Amino acid sequence: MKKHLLSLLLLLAMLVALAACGGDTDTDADTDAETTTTEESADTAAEETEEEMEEEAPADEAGGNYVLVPKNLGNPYFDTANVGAQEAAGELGVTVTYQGSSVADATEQIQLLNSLIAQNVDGLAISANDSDALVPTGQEAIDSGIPVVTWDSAISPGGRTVHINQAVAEGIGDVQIQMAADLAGGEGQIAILSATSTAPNQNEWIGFMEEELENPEYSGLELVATVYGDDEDEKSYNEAIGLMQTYPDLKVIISPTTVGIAASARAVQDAGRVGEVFVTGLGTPNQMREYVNSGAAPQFALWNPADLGYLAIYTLNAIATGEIAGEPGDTFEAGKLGSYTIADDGTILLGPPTIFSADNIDDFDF
Ligand code: RAM
Repeated sequence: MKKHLLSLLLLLAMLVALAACGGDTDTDADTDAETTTTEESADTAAEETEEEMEEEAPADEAGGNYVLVPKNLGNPYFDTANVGAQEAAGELGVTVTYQGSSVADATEQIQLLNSLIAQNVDGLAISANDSDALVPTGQEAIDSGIPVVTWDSAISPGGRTVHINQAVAEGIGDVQIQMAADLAGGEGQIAILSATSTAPNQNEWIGFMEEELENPEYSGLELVATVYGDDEDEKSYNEAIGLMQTYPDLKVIISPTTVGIAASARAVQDAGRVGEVFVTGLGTPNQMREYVNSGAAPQFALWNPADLGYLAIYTLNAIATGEIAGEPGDTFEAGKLGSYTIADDGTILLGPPTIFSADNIDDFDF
């Protein structure tokens, strides 16, 4: 008992000592490694955040107290983006906490954002679960002097300061149809297994895929269904099994989400359909390696999510510090990625996606 009390006192003393040096910017940079990964619901996340921000009040005064908000937690894609965001934070001497809800849901995201606005953080970098539903919240943040950079998945203009596109949206749509056509040998039934039905990024890409399918070159492909796995592994897996049962002649599942593509490839393997049904879309090399090797998903595409998170924080910091206003034509330096300019439509472009296959997948580790 006494021993416990002693350890507790010791811990308290350490905490007090730590809190005492919490105000200086260097310390903030040092604590970057201790990223907040909030696994609980947005409600709990919000409560915790309030406590945290109270403790971190000196850091707030010093500025550079940003929050990276993914669509949901527990998704390696967003975890990798956070790795890049923390790298940028270290270089810039700012603090980036990583906070989100466990499910990809706009209402939960709005609750979290409201709480972060109330805490007067210095900037928000958000991957949105709904482009329109988040506009009033984004607008409120901007009106309170908190810049809003969306990345990966956009809030509509009006609810954001700038949006960072991972690649040209049309190109992301087109490349997935090209890969599907390759795998189907030019003809047959294809289906799309997406994230949530409101996901701004997936919906935009699907729109471009449908347009691309109108091209005479793809007249042999028939899009038989679009289904939603909500960026949840189990739901995506079940939807993929359902597609194979409903469409026994299905040749390709295109999944423009890193969660859906890995779950679909696993479903194809488990169903013993490798070589008959092919999976393609957008995935991370580390999650897809085994399916490339098994032949369930011979090729897929993606950009580097770490670079996207890195660029989001450089952009946010450039705006939050007043280095740029965040308007079209503004140019700034984003560390190792070089210089970027905001385009006329208020977006920034990271760069082209990479196509992964057995030829190059082992060159990548994320
Ligand atoms: C999932 C998410 C994310 C998307 C990637 C490709 O991780 O839906 O928003 O960009 O897939």
